[in-house]
Amino acid sequence: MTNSNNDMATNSKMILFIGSNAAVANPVGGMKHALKARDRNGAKIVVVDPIFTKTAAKADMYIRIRPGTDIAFVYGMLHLIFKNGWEDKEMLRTRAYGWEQIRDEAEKWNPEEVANVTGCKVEELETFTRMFATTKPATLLWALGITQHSVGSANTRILAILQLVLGNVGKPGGGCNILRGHDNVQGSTDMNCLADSLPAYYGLGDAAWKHFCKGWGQDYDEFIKRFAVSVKEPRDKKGEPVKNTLFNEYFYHNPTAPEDRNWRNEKGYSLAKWWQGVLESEDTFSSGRLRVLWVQGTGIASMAHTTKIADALDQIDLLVIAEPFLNEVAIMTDRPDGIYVLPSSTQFETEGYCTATNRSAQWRDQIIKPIYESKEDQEIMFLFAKKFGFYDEYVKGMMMDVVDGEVKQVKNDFVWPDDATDEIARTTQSIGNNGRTAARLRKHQQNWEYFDKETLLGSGPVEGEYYGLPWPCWDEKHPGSPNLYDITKPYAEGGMGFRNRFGLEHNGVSQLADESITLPGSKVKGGHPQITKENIESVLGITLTDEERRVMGPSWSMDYSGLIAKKCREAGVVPYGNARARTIVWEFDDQIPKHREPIHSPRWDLVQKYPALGDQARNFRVPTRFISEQQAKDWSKEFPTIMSSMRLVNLSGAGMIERTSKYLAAITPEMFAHVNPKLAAKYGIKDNEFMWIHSPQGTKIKVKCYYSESVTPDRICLPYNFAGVMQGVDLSPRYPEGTKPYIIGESSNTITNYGFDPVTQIAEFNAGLCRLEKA
Ligand SMILES: Nc1nc2c(c(=O)[nH]1)N[C@H]1C(S)=C(S)[C@@H](COP(=O)(O)OP(=O)(O)OC[C@H]3O[C@@H](n4cnc5c(=O)[nH]c(N)nc54)[C@H](O)[C@@H]3O)O[C@H]1N2
Ligand SMILES: Nc1nc2c(c(=O)[nH]1)N[C@H]1C(S)=C(S)[C@@H](COP(=O)(O)OP(=O)(O)OC[C@H]3O[C@@H](n4cnc5c(=O)[nH]c(N)nc54)[C@H](O)[C@@H]3O)O[C@H]1N2
Ligand SMILES: [Mo]
Repeated sequence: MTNSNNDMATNSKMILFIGSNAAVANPVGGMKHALKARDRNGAKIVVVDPIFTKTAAKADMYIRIRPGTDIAFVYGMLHLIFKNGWEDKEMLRTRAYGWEQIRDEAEKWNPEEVANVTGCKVEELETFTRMFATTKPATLLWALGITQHSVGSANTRILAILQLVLGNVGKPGGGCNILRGHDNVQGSTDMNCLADSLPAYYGLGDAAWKHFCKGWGQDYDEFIKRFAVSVKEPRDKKGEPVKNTLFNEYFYHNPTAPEDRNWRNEKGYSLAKWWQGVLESEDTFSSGRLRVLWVQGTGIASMAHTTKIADALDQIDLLVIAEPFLNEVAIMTDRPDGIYVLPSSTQFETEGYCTATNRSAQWRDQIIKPIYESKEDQEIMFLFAKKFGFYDEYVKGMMMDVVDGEVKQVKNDFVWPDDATDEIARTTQSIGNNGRTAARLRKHQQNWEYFDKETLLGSGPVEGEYYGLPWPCWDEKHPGSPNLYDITKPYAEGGMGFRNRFGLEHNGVSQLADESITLPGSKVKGGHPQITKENIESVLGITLTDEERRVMGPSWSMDYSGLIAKKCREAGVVPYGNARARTIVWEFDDQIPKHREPIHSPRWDLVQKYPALGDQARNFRVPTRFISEQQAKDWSKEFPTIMSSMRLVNLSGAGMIERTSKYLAAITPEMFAHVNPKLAAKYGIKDNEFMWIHSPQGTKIKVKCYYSESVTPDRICLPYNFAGVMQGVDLSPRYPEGTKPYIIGESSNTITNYGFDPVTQIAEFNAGLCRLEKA
């Protein structure tokens, strides 16, 4: 989220929910603020969604599109924007790069083609585009309707580009306000609970490992010996490919492996497709077999392809679940052994901070001590580290601090969670976390009443600071940044340009902002590069002492000395640079976002015109099919109905927590799908009757048919918050005594279609195909 809910409620005049059903998923943190903006500013609310949702019911305008066609829809908007000269020419001239390519692609998307592809009406597109482009400031809210697609990452890019073209970026009331999901999902992303990076988006390159080794007090050369050395296809001594070999055993210190590429530099298996690392028949895995699955805080039944997950669980050596409830992953397999359930405590029984959707930190006290034999999550991890013999290394980062510009061990014990918080602040410099120390965050929590709810600005004991120090918060004197990329504010009040992340020039064009783009009070005029040890003297016009030069890290994001941050503060300069936002990503197959039909598309004619990307030999660690699956046949002949996901207000995620609550369970006592009566009639299915839903993978679920006019006859919509029944089989006997929730049901993820995003590997939850059958 570039701005905040508070900012939207206060400043937005135009609000577009695209692929977000906030009235259900974010009724308080999202929907309420949009309604406030309408009450206060007369803001217009528009919803673009394949389903007539509860959010749509509150909107001033609703546009129905076919799932997976947002890129076409937004190009349709851009077509009209450029045609009518509604683009923000100054923004594009001074702060953007590559937008001409977007304009050229948009040229192709005339309203008729947009209507043909998306299913919206030409007049709707025209009326809405005029409204959105000419009402400022306008904000965008999106969530899973955008991200959960085989084109999810391209979807998010085109929306950010739309805001850039309209100049709605870096402005109060504007921005891209992506509503995050779970409690602390922003925080867990920042900490990179992901398979493709070290914390704070440093990636997996050697520079990143060196940076963290320094912060953790580890010797880099020793540390990296923990990792296998080669990424070559595993081969045995005769040169034959080896399967089922734990890669660590095979590659550890392999003398013939090349030194330059290592497992530590390679993405891991992802949550979406970890099972492909276990199931031998499932394409070939080229990186060793997974043997252990440790589950801590995710429901698993919430992941796509539950039958594959169940197969993998049967074959894996060991499954460990650390959970406050019985996670239903435990009953997806009927194996008698090899499963351990560890009782972890809940958020109410622990202390520490989480990061909200607008990047602000919220400190939480422990309400009660862990009950019964449960343990706090970190305690479980400490015990694990002890057992495996790396406890000392594991906790050492908490005992480090910066002394005379160098990071050193300063004590032999740690205080939880304060020292962990300070370690995070010290190490995760790349998101500007340095100023978010435990002492400051505790102070914010203790002084809530001093923060203004509209501006988030504090007074009295927290004078001049923004609530929760939304990152970037460059150092301990910085107030946090309420709105990203706002160049009207000085550095000391949270102002910043775009980050200089992709080099100084591309195709001979400077990637730095125009000379007219200067933060108030900045010593450096116009665009400038990110600050490194090498350029700091020339960019800031200063001279370093020998001692400063000795202790300074290589760049602003890897500088434990804090000197780069300090010099930048003195100069009123943002350390990450002042650059142009690029609309083309030259590293990607699709350098600009392109409409590509869903892998299983209902429009065979369009599949030929807008085909999927090529198959990927290695997406994270596994092969992933795109075009070969899409073009294998016209799937829509056998599976004519589109299916997409929805949420229920009373259940969340895999649903275990709420389904164990009698009162929440009673609201939705059974799994169902919303079906238009006309579609149901085709199959002779009555309201409230059971039906089978079949998927192209050959899987099926048996659920209740609920008649609903929210869906058109070409599509159905189903919640994903159930588990405990699989392909018609009731798994009740598998629950250990006393652990079965009040309600169980089929997981919609048993029939989620094949399809994954090329960059994030998120599954295609929202644009699959299926076939109904009366049960
Ligand atoms: N079909 C379909 N599938 C989807 C989606 C969709 O829209 N459609 N959405 C996807 C999205 S966005 C998400 S985020 C996932 C969500 O799916 P999950 O990540 O599975 O979400 P939850 O069910 O909330 O799982 C959290 C688990 O953590 C446990 N837990 C709660 N508190 C604690 C704690 O303090 N410590 C520990 N150790 N455990 C705790 C809970 O008991 C619960 O079992 O589902 C994804 N799957
Ligand atoms: N009560 C409750 N609240 C929750 C959760 C929960 O499980 N229960 N989960 C939390 C989590 S983890 C998350 S990530 C958020 C998710 O919050 P949302 O993303 O708002 O949740 P969804 O209901 O999946 O809504 C996605 C919307 O996108 C629409 N959609 C589907 N495909 C497309 C498409 O191709 N284009 C467009 N424009 N729209 C499309 C769907 O019809 C749906 O209305 O909710 C959070 N809040
Ligand atoms: Mo989520």
